[in-house]
Amino acid sequence: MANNPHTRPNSDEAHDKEFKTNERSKSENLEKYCSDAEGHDLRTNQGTRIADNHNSLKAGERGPTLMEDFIFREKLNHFDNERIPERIVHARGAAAHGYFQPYDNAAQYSKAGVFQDPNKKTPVFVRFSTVQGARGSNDTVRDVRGFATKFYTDEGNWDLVGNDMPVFFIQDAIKFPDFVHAVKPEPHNEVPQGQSAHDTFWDFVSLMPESTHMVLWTMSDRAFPRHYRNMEGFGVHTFRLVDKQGKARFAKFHWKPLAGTCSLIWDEAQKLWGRDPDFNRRNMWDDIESGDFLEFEFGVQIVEEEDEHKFDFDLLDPTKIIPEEQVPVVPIGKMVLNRNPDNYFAETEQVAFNPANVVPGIDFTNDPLLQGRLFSYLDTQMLRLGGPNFHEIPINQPVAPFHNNQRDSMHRQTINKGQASYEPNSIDDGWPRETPPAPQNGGFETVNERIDANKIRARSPSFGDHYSQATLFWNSQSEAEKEHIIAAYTFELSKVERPWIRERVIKEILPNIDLELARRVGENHGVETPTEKPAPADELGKSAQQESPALSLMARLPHDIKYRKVALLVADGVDADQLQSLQAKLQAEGAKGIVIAPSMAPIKALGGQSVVPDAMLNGLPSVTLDSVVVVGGAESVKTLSQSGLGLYYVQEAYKHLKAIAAVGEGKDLLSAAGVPTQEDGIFLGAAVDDVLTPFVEAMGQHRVWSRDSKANSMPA
Ligand code: HDD
Repeated sequence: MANNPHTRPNSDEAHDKEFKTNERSKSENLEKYCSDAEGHDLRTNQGTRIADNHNSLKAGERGPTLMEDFIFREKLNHFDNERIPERIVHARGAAAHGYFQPYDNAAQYSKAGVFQDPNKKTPVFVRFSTVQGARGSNDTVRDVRGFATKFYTDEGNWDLVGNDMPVFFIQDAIKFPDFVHAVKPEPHNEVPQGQSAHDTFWDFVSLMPESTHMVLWTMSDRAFPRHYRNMEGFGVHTFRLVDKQGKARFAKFHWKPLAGTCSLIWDEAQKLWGRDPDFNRRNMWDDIESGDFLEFEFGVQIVEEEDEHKFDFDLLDPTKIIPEEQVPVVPIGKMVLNRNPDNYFAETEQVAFNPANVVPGIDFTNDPLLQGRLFSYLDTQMLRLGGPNFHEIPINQPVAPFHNNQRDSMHRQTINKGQASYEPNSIDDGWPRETPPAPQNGGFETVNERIDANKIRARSPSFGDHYSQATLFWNSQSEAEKEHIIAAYTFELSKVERPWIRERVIKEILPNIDLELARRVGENHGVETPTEKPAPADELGKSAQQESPALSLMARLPHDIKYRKVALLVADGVDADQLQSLQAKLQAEGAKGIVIAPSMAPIKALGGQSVVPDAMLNGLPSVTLDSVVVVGGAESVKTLSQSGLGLYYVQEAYKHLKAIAAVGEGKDLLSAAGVPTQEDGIFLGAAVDDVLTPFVEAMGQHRVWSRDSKANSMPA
């Protein structure tokens, strides 16, 4: 006879107490679903061994295929149904496993288990993505990057579904379908792929001034990161953290890349579309395989509830940042991505992130964009992953055990035992039971916020400032970054066919950010711009702060050359001693020297030794690597100087502001290519040691910024 549940202790507390994840928990959980065919016979999905996998069953050697062939039919049936719908946005992505470890200051802000123990590593799965393009589009397009993290915590999954930019295009989720329709390839011809440079995007954003701040970010070099390890990440919305005493505070979430922030150059990014469309995903994969893991520090900006209205913008407005100079980012943990997925589809494609996946200690705010997101993700995933049981797909399963009375539907895996699938019940002893909220291991309790309001379909006047933070961002950029932004608006608008859309952007939007920005873009389009900001005062806003140095990519340059890839250009007759010395010295700095030759055939070095190249000149062209050294050896340099690809290599490196070194005769290649030899960032010397130190220092600045104004004259 079962007990009455109401007289029993409420919760599987003992079980919870025993249950602790560690860094390996998710990998171990996935392992039981992994399949390794080594040593196994080929069989059908029903287990029948297959004798011939090359020929379908036919009526005679030259006759028709027979319907009876269950082996053929099963194989083709499964193949025909391999594809699932791609994500409506963020379709192209790459992901990695890793862990998160809190610092000892984290627990004071949130009672979430993931923040309590500095010795504990919580498994994570992180997916980086572009937004606009299809699953097969290019990595290095001008776009926002998704930065979605699933924390498999002891208390369930917490998904932080962020981007590499801290604001968004719209303030209210009801505009999301409009925005996405406008930015996606146009509906009549599905052009352009992976780009915002087209009429519908600029039409929409120029009619929606609230998008101005985010559009400015996407016109900056932030829109094509060099490597996922070099991006910042942001939760965007203001969230809440709740501590053990039940006190809630506002929080903005940040990921700060420990390798510094670095971007590509627009011309380089475009060329990569053809040279290596998988540039970002390949680099992340290769780095993880070779043990060069990606590292990010997790930081929070904390605002006490009583300070909610102390800012000159609304904390609930997702088009606004809290400048780091006003509220510093406190580092409270670190994430390391250290394992590649075993299978792209099973993990990276089937993973389902949802900002509504939270655990006790983390809560939402009334940001109307966030509120809409809380609905949208589960909804879209029902279609994409074929019904409501996608939480059972291995990559989506929490490591924390879960039980409830949800049942059935498509593809159900769990075999629920027992007769009672309702609560309360007295048949199964009342299990599974609710857990009351508690400082730890409690049930989820929503922050008890008082709402006293009329139902209203309107935008708060406190969301009305559309320009002041765009101006703040513009003011905070370095000269080179500003020039790149001017070039970006000029380029994008050149692709807009309708003159009135171009003019609307140039005359009615850009001047509100900065009159000089508008004038320069206007000049490039033959459009005259106003001498005063045209927007009404309330839209221009009143930001007290004029500059925020943290908004420039220059604020977090790497300063070292760890993980950098350096092209070492060689041909027959190369000086092998120089080559060896360069490889060893670059490795000592944490970089990789990659030997690049005219073909893949082994090189005969000066002293007769054979050198096996890593790649050919057009196999790993300059855009795929970080900098170039022309290795000495008269014959080698002569061969490279007579090769169009050899000349182009150093011309492109020059154009893309890369540090260039030439040892011994190497300088002759630069001269033949028309690359100036007496300039910042170009290092010549008789021996490796003459050039190495300044070359390494220049690479630590990521680019030779002083060359920016001259680089465009290089025809490459
Ligand atoms: Fe979103 C995917 C990030 C606004 C609706 N979004 C998606 C992904 C990221 C973001 C990183 C990809 C997750 C993955 O790798 O699978 N989205 C954001 C951020 C936003 C944002 C940082 C603003 C702050 N999104 C937003 C709004 C809506 C959506 C306002 C709808 C109301 N987002 C979706 C979606 C996607 C998605 C359609 C597509 C596939 C998916 O969710 O699972 O539901």
